[in-house]
Amino acid sequence: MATNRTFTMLKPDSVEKGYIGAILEKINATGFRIVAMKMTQMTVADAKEFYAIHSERPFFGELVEYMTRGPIIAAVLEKENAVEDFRALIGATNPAEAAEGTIRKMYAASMGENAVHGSDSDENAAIESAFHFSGREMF
Ligand code: IDP
Ligand code: MG
Repeated sequence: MATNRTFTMLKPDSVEKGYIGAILEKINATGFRIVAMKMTQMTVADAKEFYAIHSERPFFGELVEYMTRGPIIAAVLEKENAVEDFRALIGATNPAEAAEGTIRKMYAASMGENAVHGSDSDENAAIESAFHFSGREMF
């Protein structure tokens, strides 16, 4: 995986509230190319594996319940400096602390239900992309 890619999920709250189009519009307008994309639903086992790094945190059960309660949009995005630029576009984990104009400021309800995921490193972008997509599904 090249270092100019990142992985995102439009989380179940975004899908439930009908924000898919608006969020994808913002992603496109910021210059990201969509390399792979699908609607899917994580199983409990999937979510526990994907978020294994948080397994000891007090909110882990809540996080797994949230991320498995409905479908998500999973996508791989390409742009120069993709990981850092996408984290800037989505804003802080807690929408109350997210900058004006960021996706979480505009579409997230709370720290727990915060609309979108963005990889935090090139290494994790590659791992997370491979979790959801085979090589043949990335363009
Ligand atoms: P990030 O998504 O901004 O990278 P992380 O700290 O990696 O934030 O946490 C992963 C996800 O776990 C968050 O996006 C959010 O959905 C959830 N989460 C993080 N901290 C809390 C919390 O204090 N309460 C409830 N959920 C949380
Ligand atoms: Mg994170």
